[in-house]
Amino acid sequence: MEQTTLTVKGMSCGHCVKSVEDNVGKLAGVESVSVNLDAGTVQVSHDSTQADRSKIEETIEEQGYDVVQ
Ligand SMILES: [Cu+2]
Repeated sequence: MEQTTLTVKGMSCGHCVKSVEDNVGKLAGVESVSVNLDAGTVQVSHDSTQADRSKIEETIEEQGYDVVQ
């Protein structure tokens, strides 16, 4: 498992947390996902052969948030 921390802009409430956690969490290869709203970060534990960083970023962006590069 790989640990990736992404900085994400636009998350502002519990709904945002839930939509990021639910959608990233259901990707094949993602073991766990944890949003820190105050810090604006998303921590993901994942198998990068199934869910690589760009797949996770794409999923977050599909929910309407911006991943800071
Ligand atoms: Cu929200």
